[in-house]
Amino acid sequence: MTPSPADLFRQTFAAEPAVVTAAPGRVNLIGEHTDYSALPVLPFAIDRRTAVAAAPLDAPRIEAVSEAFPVPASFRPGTPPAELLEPWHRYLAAAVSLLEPPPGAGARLAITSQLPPASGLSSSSALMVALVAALNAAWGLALTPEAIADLAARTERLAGAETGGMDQQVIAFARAGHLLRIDFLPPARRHIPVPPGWAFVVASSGQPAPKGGAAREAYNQRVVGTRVAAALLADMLGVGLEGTPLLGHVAGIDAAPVLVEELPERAAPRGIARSLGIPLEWLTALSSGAALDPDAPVPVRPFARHVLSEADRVDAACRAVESADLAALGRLLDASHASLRDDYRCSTPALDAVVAALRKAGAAGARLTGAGFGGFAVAACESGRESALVEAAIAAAGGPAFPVTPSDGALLE
Ligand code: NG1
Repeated sequence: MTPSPADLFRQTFAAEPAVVTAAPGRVNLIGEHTDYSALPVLPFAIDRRTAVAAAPLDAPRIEAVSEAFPVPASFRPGTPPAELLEPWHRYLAAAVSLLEPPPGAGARLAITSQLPPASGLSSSSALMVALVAALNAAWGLALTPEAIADLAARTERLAGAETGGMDQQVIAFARAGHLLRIDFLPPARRHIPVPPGWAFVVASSGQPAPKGGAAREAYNQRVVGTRVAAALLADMLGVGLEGTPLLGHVAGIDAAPVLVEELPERAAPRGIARSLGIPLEWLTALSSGAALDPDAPVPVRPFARHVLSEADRVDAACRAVESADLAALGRLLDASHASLRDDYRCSTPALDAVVAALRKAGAAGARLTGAGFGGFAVAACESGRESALVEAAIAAAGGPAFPVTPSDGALLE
């Protein structure tokens, strides 16, 4: 049983919390690895949450405990995240560094979660949204919900992964019974009702999807590969660039999907920046300050093919949901998985196996969800079939697997 955050706070600090916030995890139904290209996504918030109990402290210190991690945190506001050893301490420090605590103030925090960590269900983003909301209340910062979601996204980038911002928006603004289509260029959100008789199941591949180390590098390599592709396509199409090139800048143009096939299989950022006469930083700069080797070739054509085709699948998925066509949605989920496996190269044999088991057990379609390289898969099915899918997934990969219900976000107004 997960303890309540208020109980954990009382047990740890022998005091009452001043505020308790909670934020849900999310499942991305489709639109994978599109958000950092400013292309649409279609996630929903789930019925499992991370909660934070907080109280201001009359000393410049952050003291935090988490039910999920054994080592408590204790550091001064302003400590650079990289100086802390525990990854979750770095996330806290990154969030605190973006906020302005009242002079001389600190905070005590107790964190509990119903979300499996390193799963692709956004446990880290749920923590960041709940945390920024808790510190906002504890320190009286008067941040708007938009500002809280934005700060939570910037925190993730400081902590290392050059994320696009899907997770924080859906965690903040989702609505029960609905999917949330998020557009970035220009920014827009649309709640789409889930047709009656549809259900969703998530299932672990049995492999963690960690945020640090090699997985973060693999994620950031994809960010850079898509920027190289966007720069080359913009050049072929005569689209002027004013900063970081994104596939979203060229996605609506008819010729783009044809020109994708003319892109190089791989290319090194430095050579491309030089030949196009653009600053290398436009291709390689990451918010965390981490650097990828600019002379190491990254895949270009397959990454662009995935991202541009995935953006089209998001549009088609919205139409399938709006016309209550579960079979059509299922085909799109399957096609998304194949594209992530073959072109984006972020699936694993364990993810492929759990996806196959979900389909065999009667899913309309299934795919990996989140960044991949391990973590969870999501399946859509007719209501009533959830337990068959859950059993098949547990038999194939060991679980956990469970049905998820589209739920309200943390900051819905
Ligand atoms: P996960 O791995 O579920 O946290 C990550 C990014 C998203 C998005 C997906 C891939 C973070 C916090 N989130 O999700 O923004 O890019 O990968 O679609 O890094």
